[in-house]
Amino acid sequence: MLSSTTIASKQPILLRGEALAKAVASISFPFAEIVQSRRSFLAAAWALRRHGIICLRGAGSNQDLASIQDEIHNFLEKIQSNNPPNLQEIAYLNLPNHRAIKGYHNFRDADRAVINYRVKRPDGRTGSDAGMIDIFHPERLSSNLDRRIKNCLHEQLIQRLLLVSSLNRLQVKCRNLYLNQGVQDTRGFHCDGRSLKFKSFVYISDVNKLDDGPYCYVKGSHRRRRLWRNNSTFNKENQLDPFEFSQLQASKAISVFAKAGDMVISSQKGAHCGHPQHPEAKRAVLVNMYQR
Ligand SMILES: O=C(O)CCC(=O)C(=O)O
Ligand SMILES: [Fe+2]
Repeated sequence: MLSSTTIASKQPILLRGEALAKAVASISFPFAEIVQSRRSFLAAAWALRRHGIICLRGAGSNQDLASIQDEIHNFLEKIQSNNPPNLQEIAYLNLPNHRAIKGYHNFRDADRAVINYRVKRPDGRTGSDAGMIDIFHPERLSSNLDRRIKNCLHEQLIQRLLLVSSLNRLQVKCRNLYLNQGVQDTRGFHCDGRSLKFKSFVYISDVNKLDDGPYCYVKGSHRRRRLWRNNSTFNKENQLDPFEFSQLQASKAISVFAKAGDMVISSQKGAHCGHPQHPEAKRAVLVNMYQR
């Protein structure tokens, strides 16, 4: 596969200002309302079916968020000071220069948390997410995190929403915590394969501007078969990765700015990416993957 620097990917236009505010408002729902009102719940499920993305405002409580932020902060300080007590017993630590475990399937199926530092690719390809710490199964790091993280994820409710939206019973397959600190080499617009897959993203920190590295999405792209075919043909002809959305020049994308506690849910068949961050910016997001 060639890097997307060799063959320039055509990126969508990011909506801004009023146009962005309007586009995001039409997919935003107060979390409390979808819990209380069947009508709001159905409206959210329908919006997800149609647009491939919704945002549920205020899904995590302040207490849960503060506790998660605190514990993760302390945990990272311990790792970075090279002094993690009993860490081997609770997590596999994949440091930039020392890999304990390899490959996505092994991370997903591991018997404990995996703390995976993303590094530059050996072949120099772009989109490495170098600098990101991706923690698989963060809920296994402590009993407090287990309780707090599950409180924020609302899995049963989201499973019901996905059932109504996609007419499929989906299972929780993997929980992750993305910790991005000044990650600039993020992967461009792509999909996570072509099978039915959703992710929920609970922001643990506020993401107010592009420099913070918001999640971005081309609304409706999960259903645009022709767009997918054009990308696919182009990628094949140019030896690009099959799941890159390299031909989005005529599309518009939203960047989802949100407060800690807001939950984005998206169909991963749609075109999405994390925006590159300012070198000083930090972002923490709790991720849950749902599949058949
Ligand atoms: O970091 C992000 O915001 C997006 C990451 C991504 O592409 C994914 O979780 O599938
Ligand atoms: Fe992705």
